[in-house]
Amino acid sequence: MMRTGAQILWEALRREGVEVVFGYPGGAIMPAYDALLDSPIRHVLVRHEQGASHMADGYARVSGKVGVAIATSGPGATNLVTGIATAMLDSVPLVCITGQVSSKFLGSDAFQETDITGVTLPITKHNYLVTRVDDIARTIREAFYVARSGRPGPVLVDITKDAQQATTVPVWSDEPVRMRGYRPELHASEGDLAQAAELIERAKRPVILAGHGVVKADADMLLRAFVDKTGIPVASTLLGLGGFPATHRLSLGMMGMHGEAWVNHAIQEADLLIAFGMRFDDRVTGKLETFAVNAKKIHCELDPAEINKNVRADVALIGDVKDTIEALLPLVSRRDHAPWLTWIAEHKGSAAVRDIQTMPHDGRLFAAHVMHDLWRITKGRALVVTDVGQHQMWEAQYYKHDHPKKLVTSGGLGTMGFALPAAIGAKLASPGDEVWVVAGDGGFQMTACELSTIAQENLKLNIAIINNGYLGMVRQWQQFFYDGRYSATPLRSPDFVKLAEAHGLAGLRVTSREQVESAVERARATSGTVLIDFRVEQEDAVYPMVPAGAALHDMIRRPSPIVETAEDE
Ligand SMILES: Cc1ncc(C[n+]2csc(CCOP(=O)(O)OP(=O)(O)O)c2C)c(N)n1
Repeated sequence: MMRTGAQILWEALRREGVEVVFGYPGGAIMPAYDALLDSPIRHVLVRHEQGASHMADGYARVSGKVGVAIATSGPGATNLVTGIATAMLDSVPLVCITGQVSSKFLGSDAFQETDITGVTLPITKHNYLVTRVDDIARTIREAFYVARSGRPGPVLVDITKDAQQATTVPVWSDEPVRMRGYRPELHASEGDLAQAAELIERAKRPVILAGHGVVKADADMLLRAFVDKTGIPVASTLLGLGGFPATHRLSLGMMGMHGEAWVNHAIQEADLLIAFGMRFDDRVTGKLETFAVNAKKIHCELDPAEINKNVRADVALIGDVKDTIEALLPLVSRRDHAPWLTWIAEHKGSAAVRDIQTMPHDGRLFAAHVMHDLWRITKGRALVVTDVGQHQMWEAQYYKHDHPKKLVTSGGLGTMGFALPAAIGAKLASPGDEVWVVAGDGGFQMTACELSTIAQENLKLNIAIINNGYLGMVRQWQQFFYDGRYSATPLRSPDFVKLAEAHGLAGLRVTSREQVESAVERARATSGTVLIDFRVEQEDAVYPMVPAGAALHDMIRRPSPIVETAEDE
């Protein structure tokens, strides 16, 4: 049967299993939007295309499927860019579809023409410009294959308006996709596995570094089996949180710039690091020359380009981390590493004194209190989507995730404005989950327009704004490294309660710790979306902190006791 390119597009998406797309119409994508009316696929109308790419991203991270965003040419396409870059740095599979001016106008600076394949070349895993109707079905199939195979990532398909309007008889293929030069299926060799097992058997002070790859590869249960057998403690990256249960006795917690002090010390003291699905990002290693200098490194990673990029690997196990752990498991023996665990526990003892939770309650509301109480009230089972800044780190420190895919956050790019739209995608991916947005007063305002999308789609979210009146994380850097000169960080915000109400949503304000529990419970008990404006201590800082470029063990610690500190500042 003859079909238009636009009809073929939707049919191709349906064949890939797509159920929902996030988008915004415009001239060059209008044929596709017209054909959408006859497609069973749900379309969520966003308020800004950045929201579409973040929603697709949140959807993909939670569902494990490919997220789809759609936009028109020119400004519609460029508005997607921040979300595409966010997905690229966190290896999230997206297919972004953009309309393009008709092929006869290409290169003429036509109305709303942007070379979006040029613009997104460095921030996509692959991209395509489709000018012929006959190429649409095959290209969409290939795009999904590239997005989800190997190390996942975003793919952009730019389709000219005339290709959407032209007609053809589509050819649907069931053959496996093959692309010259692209070999995503890699496996560690037996020799490398044996070498890794030998290092593991010899180690006296080993630490596992668990990253996003563990979560993405659904390797959490295998990691647990590996840890239970080998007795090796686990440090997690920000994106690895939940890949290993936070309440497990061998879970150390988060490492890196705002990692727990004892975790960073343990890494620096280790004689072996086993990195599962992480890429030694600078926020994790601190100064490379001083990073775990006495440790051998086993790097288990899907992307060969990551091997020896930042940290030299003694053994590289290239392949899916789930397969790698499965293959390693029979090669290692049962151990308990008691002296090493005692050493770590001693360090934890002194660090815990500085934990804000242990300090006497003096009536002030700290963000850490909010995170801790949220964790307690939701029994650690909520799906939390954070924005970027101090609140993101406090969430990572105080909301203990025991399960994978329950924390959605922008790690690599650190994109403010991510949380609200990503949470919409997360909720659609997992409607049964209790979803909490945790955002700062700054980042929330970047994409607050998506409140309107929430209202239109009738979604139930819970929104916690950690409102400190500053661009908090930048203010903290100014406090530590710029003599407290607060340049452009004091922030005035609208009345968030009224803002929620203006969208037909409920709003609450919390100014003291006593009010936290009842507000959280009220939000949970309300069928519609509730926004809570938490007015927290304005000039608190995230501790510990490894200053950029410093060694991992050179942390700025929370002065103790905290009560005196707050008065001193
Ligand atoms: C789009 C974008 N612009 C700028 C930054 C730099 N930045 C990182 S954290 C931060 C402050 C965030 O403030 P807020 O959202 O209020 O959260 P808080 O740190 O106070 O918790 C800024 C400006 C960024 N990460 N993303």
